[in-house]
Amino acid sequence: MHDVPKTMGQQFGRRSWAEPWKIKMVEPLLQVSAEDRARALRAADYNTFLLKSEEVYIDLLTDSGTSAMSDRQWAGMMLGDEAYAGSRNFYRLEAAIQRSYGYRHILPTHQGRGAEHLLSRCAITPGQTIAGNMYFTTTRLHQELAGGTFVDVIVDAAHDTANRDPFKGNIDLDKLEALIAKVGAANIAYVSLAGTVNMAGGQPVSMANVKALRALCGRHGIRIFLDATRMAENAYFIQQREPGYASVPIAQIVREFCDQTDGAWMSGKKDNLVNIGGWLAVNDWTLYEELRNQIVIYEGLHTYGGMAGRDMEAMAIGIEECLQDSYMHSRVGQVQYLGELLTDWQIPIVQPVGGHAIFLDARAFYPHIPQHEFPAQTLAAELYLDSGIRAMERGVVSAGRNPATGDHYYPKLELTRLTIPRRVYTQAHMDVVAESVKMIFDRRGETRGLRMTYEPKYLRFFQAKFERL
Ligand code: P61
Repeated sequence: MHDVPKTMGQQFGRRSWAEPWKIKMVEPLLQVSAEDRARALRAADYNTFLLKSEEVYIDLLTDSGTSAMSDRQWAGMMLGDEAYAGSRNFYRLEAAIQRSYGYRHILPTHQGRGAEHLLSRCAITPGQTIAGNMYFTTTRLHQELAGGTFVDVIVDAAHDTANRDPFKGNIDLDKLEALIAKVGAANIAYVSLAGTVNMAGGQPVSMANVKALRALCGRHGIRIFLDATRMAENAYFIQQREPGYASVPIAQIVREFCDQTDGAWMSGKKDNLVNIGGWLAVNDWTLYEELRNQIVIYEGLHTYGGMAGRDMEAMAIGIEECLQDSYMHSRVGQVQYLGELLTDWQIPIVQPVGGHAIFLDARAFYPHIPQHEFPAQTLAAELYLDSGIRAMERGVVSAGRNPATGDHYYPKLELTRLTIPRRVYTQAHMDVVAESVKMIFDRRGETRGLRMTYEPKYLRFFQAKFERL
């Protein structure tokens, strides 16, 4: 085993995590006045998804499609082979996924939810259950639309923001066994395993957990499909936290982890460092044949699946880049830097800090605002008003309603996500963000909640409207 390359600071046992790249092109940020922010937020009905990006100063809405591509990726964009069928870029992408993630059969999709749609259609029989480590909005919706019911079998620690367990993304194998005993293995379509777990705060799954899961599922003939969207970040945490992995390269950890699963879907807009794209990969030929047939109905031919050739090329290169240890140390190092600032100021956040974002604990932030008055949505609105920073609600609005009863799902976690795009902002921007959070924390007692005035049927958080109470 060779030494894992680290950033210069880390090689000398220091805490610094400087980026292994320098900046070649810049995009100006717009400063928005307090008056304009107040006007913009009212016009957006207190929903940060409805703000125009030109009204935003530092955009921490999402790490999805917001990465800066490298000079190599931009060079790759010029090598697009835009043939309808059999583009050379598809074969480069296919090879990169096979090499890095280890799966046999690959289909490109326009983004992650395109892959979720196809997998849900082909791997779920109506009436079946899908067990998973916490829901994700689009993932669960596609499972439900395919006639499935999602059951959360994540460890209890995941629901407790202060619990510092290093692997809060793990599956609770006792919960899964109890579910198998209750509904029968044949009625479980598959285990939907995400690494890292977005809604839990970007929390990782350990290698020991996925291996134990493999053994359990193997005994019952249940398949495991991985949401690999942030699997490279998950591998970083295994390297940092799990005994025996300190000197194993991230690329090797990703392979070892994926080898425990039967297939994966991916939003390439995260780990894979592109602005658009996704993929679906499975080992089973019969399932692949069905997916390959369905993809031509919903995405495009199986060698482009909704992506331009140039975008497939950029993703093939992004796959290589995201698995480099020096990159990942600085990526998560930046998130941890912001987390440390907020922790030092005793601001309630999900601990330990996850891979892609800081999640503010809105319940603890605003104990006087009940969940039906949307504390996390309120917090996102306050942050924008204070400094033009855009965050995302990840609480009761995001959770939506139970399709069977029509009631709100009331998740234990009521969080506001400060999502860090990859290779985009600097440490100084993180300082601005921390200071703004501190400012609204100091005046938290005066803040009032919101009322929802409009609610779309699906994924309501994207377009819902609110007004101040
Ligand atoms: C995000 F508010 N995530 O975190 P697509 N799996 C996982 C994701 O994080 C993910 C997808 C699948 C987004 C974008 C987004 O409720 C929301 O490429 C773990 O976005 O289709 C996406 O991949 C879907 C924001 C999605 C949301 C859903 O910001």
